[in-house]
Amino acid sequence: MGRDGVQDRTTAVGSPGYGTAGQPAPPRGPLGRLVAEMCAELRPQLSAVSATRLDYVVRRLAGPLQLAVAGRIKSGKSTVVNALIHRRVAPTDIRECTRLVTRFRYGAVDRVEVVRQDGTRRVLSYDADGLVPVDLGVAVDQIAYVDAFLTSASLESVTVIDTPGLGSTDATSVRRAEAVLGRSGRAGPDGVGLDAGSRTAIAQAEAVLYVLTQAVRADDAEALAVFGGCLSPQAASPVNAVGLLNKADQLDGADPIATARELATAQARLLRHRVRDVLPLAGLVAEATETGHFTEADADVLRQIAGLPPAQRDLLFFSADLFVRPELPIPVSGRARLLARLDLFGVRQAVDLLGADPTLGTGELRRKLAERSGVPAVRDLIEHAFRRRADGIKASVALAALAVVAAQAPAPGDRTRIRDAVEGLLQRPAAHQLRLLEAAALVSSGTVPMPAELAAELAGLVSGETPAERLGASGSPVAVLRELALERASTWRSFATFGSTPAQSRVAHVVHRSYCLLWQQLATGGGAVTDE
Ligand SMILES: Nc1nc2c(ncn2[C@@H]2O[C@H](COP(=O)(O)OP(=O)(O)O)[C@@H](O)[C@H]2O)c(=O)[nH]1
Ligand SMILES: [Mg+2]
Repeated sequence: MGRDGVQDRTTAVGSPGYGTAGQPAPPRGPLGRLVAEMCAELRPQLSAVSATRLDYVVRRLAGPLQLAVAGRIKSGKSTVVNALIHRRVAPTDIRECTRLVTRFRYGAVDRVEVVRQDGTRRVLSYDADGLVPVDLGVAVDQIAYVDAFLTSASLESVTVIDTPGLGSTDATSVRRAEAVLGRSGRAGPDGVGLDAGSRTAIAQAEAVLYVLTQAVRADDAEALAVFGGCLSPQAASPVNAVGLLNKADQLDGADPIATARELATAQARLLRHRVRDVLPLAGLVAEATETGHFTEADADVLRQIAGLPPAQRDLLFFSADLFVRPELPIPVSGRARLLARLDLFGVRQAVDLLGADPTLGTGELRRKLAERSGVPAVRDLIEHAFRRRADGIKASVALAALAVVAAQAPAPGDRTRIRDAVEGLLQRPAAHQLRLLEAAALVSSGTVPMPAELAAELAGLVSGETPAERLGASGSPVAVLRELALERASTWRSFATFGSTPAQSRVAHVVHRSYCLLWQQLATGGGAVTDE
């Protein structure tokens, strides 16, 4: 026990993040519920060890989507995390917790829980700046991870996991986390600079946001391979992963964001077997504008700068040093704060915006800056790629976890029962989407090569939210959609039968059935596929 607001308590020892005791809530989506129901039927037939593991899978299925933010050290992961959760809580300086895995989770009360290796927790408050505190009150080598609870609506459906990342290896942290890794039953590839704590966090993730920067362009593919190797194959596939080209503001040229956009497109092509897309982001500006870190006082300093004579103003932007040189009438502290919050690029953007419209209010200025940072597109991608697809993603990862439970079952009977139950589930029309997701993961990761146009069609079939989107024919009347579904079904059927490898043929059969089910669904008024 220590200062006020600090207490120790013991909770059930569980795997990181899933230590909540009691009955799990039912999963939120239809696919998750199907898997949970199957598990409930299966449970009484299993040995005690497998039943306990099954409980873990079911508990996890009911929770928010686990999204890991991965990347090299100093790539801006914590900065991106803050922007995404609308709160500046993850420290971006050199403090102890930047070397730890921190899970930002929804909670009724804002608090930080330091989870020790033995599963006990120490509860702390955020510091005066609202950040996870420097002093966690527990020796670092005893910490398994940090749970940061926030009453933030955006965390209700997604838990964001900040990781120390590549390049942060230190021997003790690796050794200390090996125990946790051992329990999670999944080790990553040897060495290659990813610390064990991050490896564990990533292994438990259901989706990943890779933060890339131009500086590591040459070995991005290798860096992603390291992360990919730690994930379950489902979570590692492009179906569940997106990339950000962060620090877009630091690229050379008159319009760094445009350069970043081009570079991101090239990276997306290069990394297509790893990520669904790569988007450019000026993370620092995004953090400042999304978290309220950019204030009215900052806007006032910007207005003063915008009002300077052009010659004097332009001189400011030559370098960070010149920007804070003392001889100007505008307070140095205000300029230094701007520099820390927006960097030179962001300040320049803001001054340009104010130059074009001196009447711009602070709220509007913030919104326009956020737009230029690239964060709205990133949010949109996360919404579509992850949040709206959370049910399918979680259910797929649960099936992958069940395969591991089956493979590691102490009783041979468990193995057969689990596999039969999963197979039975996948036969049902209502669960076919899970089979399709698996097929899409095989194709998009390059495991099963496919002609480019078929691969693209499959990606659309998986990512579309409505039947029309899935058929790539938004706005078409139902009759046209039905026709299209039949046509596609027949194309994939012939592909499955003629000229494909056995692996391609298996994928094609799954896709064929998806189109048939889609056709049925369109015939019955566009409702969800059921087993009836
Ligand atoms: N100029 C600029 N700096 C950034 C950006 N994103 C992060 N940073 C800075 O890069 C440093 C490392 O960021 P941090 O989020 O701690 O990286 P992490 O180690 O990957 O978590 C910090 O000083 C950030 O302020 C960005 O988009 N542009
Ligand atoms: Mg960090």
